[in-house]
Amino acid sequence: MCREIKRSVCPYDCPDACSLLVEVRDGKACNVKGDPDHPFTRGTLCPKMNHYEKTVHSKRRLTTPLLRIGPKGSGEFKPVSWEYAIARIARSWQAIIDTCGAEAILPYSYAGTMGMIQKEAGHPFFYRLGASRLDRTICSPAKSKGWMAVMGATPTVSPDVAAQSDLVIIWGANTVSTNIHFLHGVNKAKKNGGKVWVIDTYQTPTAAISDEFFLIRPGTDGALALGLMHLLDRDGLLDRTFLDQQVQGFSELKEQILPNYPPPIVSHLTGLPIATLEAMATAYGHARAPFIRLGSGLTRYGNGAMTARSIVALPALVGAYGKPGGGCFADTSTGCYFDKASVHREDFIDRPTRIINMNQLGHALTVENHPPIRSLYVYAANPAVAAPDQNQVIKGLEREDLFTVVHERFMTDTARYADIVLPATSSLEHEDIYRAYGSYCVQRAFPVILPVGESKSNWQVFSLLAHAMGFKESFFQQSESEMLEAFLLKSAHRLHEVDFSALRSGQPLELPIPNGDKLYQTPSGKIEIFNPRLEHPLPIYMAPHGGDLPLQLMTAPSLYALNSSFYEQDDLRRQQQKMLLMMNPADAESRNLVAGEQVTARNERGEVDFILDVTDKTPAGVVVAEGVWWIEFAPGVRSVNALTSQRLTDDGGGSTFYDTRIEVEKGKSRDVLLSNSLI
Ligand SMILES: Nc1nc2c(c(=O)[nH]1)N[C@H]1C(S)=C(S)[C@@H](COP(=O)(O)OP(=O)(O)OC[C@H]3O[C@@H](n4cnc5c(=O)[nH]c(N)nc54)[C@H](O)[C@@H]3O)O[C@H]1N2
Ligand SMILES: Nc1nc2c(c(=O)[nH]1)N[C@H]1C(S)=C(S)[C@@H](COP(=O)(O)OP(=O)(O)OC[C@H]3O[C@@H](n4cnc5c(=O)[nH]c(N)nc54)[C@H](O)[C@@H]3O)O[C@H]1N2
Ligand code: SF4
Ligand SMILES: [Mo]
Repeated sequence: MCREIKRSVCPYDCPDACSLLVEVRDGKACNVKGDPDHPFTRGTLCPKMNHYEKTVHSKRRLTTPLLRIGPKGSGEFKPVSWEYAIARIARSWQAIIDTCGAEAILPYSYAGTMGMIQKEAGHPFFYRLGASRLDRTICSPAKSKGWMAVMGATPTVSPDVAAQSDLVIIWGANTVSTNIHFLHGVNKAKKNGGKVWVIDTYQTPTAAISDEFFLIRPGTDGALALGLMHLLDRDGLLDRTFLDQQVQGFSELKEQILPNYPPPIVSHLTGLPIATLEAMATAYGHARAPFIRLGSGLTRYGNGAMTARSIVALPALVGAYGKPGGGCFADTSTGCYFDKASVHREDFIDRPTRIINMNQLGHALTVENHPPIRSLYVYAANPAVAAPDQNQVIKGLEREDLFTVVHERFMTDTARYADIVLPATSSLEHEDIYRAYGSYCVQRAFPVILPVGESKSNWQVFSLLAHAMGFKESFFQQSESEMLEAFLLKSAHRLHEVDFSALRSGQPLELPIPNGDKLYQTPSGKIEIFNPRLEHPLPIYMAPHGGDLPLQLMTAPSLYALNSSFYEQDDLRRQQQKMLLMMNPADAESRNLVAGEQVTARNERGEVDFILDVTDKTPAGVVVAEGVWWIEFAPGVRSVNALTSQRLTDDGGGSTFYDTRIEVEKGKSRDVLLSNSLI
């Protein structure tokens, strides 16, 4: 028996980008552990990845290309060869190009893998083809816009500085589920006597680790930030020297904005009692180095960018940005170290083509367009369940005249609607380089096992497609190892101060925080509370989109899944029990609903059946659906995103998943399912 331990990296869309030690026996991955020597992983993985081998060697893995033989969505396919599949795609695309032009073809991809080569492997191909382009804004562009409005290109601090804080505020993030390695710093801060606050819309697992939990009305955090600023100013808790030297526009904020946010108004908007607001401002103002971990959840609203901007401005008032352990942590970016242009190859764009916002895929596929979208190529994403407005997305995918190709590891809900399905390698089977967005670590991963079945990596497929479409550029015919080497060589001059050989050999590496010529990388060189380049030069409170229905739906992440990934693992799915809707006892009682029964949630976009979980973890007026369930495992015929909308954030074109209002009633389709495991 041959047994080896090989290094790899967790490929998922998670801030932590953990370093993995994979035990390989007789060519199969059989055990996965966190690398104890990695500076951020520190030997632990989250519950999702503890058995990654069950995903990699799952019976559900797709192993051959498939051709649809039944109606769209039926999941009826027959295996075909790669040669046949690629030739068929090339033929269909050529026919579409001849009649409608290449813009009738739309790529759709996101972060199924975070590797810098595989994630964007299709960019050069679709640019060269002249296809429509996709604005990849499903996650948190509003948060980035909010950060940039105030801080420009200033990099965020290392997450570990939280350890030096005496007040860590986890604001709109379910860290225990979505970013566990950040807790290392939080626990250290606690040990040193620091306090931890969590501000959220329901009692998440993260609320349980806080010293104080603040329950806020969804979409009103911007008002809270401005209300705290009002109180800090009123009570003389400002850092005057810092404001004078490092901040632009505090006097404008003080005169024009803060008077509008006295405690009664902020209390009315946020639902937080006046006494709580007063206590929060006093504690924040007196903290030595308050640290905010800004989540993404609170930016997925119509006012998301402005919310993030208001929160990012708050630490400036008390000078926290200048204190070790203080400030605001958003997302890290090490993009400046890497020559991404050499992977994306925008120079292949002959003529700029239309750009479609990925949050509006449903609209793009169902509403008349010029040219119409006649083909969709999906890779590293699962829009049939993870994109908003599921009914419209599926209506689009059902179109007989839409030629859909899905490159996937599993028969996802999106793959079910494909004309051709192509099997994808898992991260253990291909090569790549990963950079975290919750730390400054990067690491290259080599393949540790051979491809399962006939699966191929994203890059390999685009290489085949380029050949089939007659592209002559040698760029497309490189192997992924050659791509990676060339990419690292091109990036090398930017990485000169770091140990480049470690990166090449697959060792984890922590990059230095990129520093520019100024402390704050804004045009003024100061923190810009006043930003004259924006429509609203000062932060204000804007209401979220809202709606008339009585319940606000939180479509929150699950501890045991990552968006729609990991539903293939039976054990992880069982940990989530059923596709639950959490509801406050008062809301359940007033609707005559009981725990464990099937209920129907509805709004103007759709109806979704859930199993009801009655719990006081959610306040009255707020319901919570954790996880992006595959329809196969849902109690009804739709999952949560049939309720969410294609409306965009105020800036950045972001998704507004949480800005959803619904009503809930007794399930229409089935009888009460009183399951003992649930109650
Ligand atoms: N286990 C797990 N890990 C994940 C993911 C997952 O699905 N599961 N997803 C991954 C991805 S793609 C991303 S982008 C990151 C996201 O990770 P985070 O940045 O942490 O963001 P979320 O966890 O999505 O934020 C969700 C939290 O925001 C809260 N929230 C919603 N609305 C509001 C509001 O108006 N105010 C406040 N204060 N709180 C609000 C929700 O209740 C929830 O607890 O996590 C990644 N990691
Ligand atoms: N209701 C609700 N919806 C949400 C969210 C939410 O909080 N609530 N979160 C949103 C957020 S933050 C995000 S980022 C999006 C993410 O949405 P998506 O990007 O669609 O992510 P996943 O649902 O994880 O689907 C990724 C797919 O990529 C496949 N994959 C993995 N590796 C590879 C590979 O190497 N090659 C190929 N070809 N495929 C691969 C996986 O099998 C998986 O099916 O979801 C969003 N949707
Ligand atoms: S915490 Fe994130 S990066 Fe680490 S193993 Fe889990 S999903 Fe992967
Ligand atoms: Mo995301």
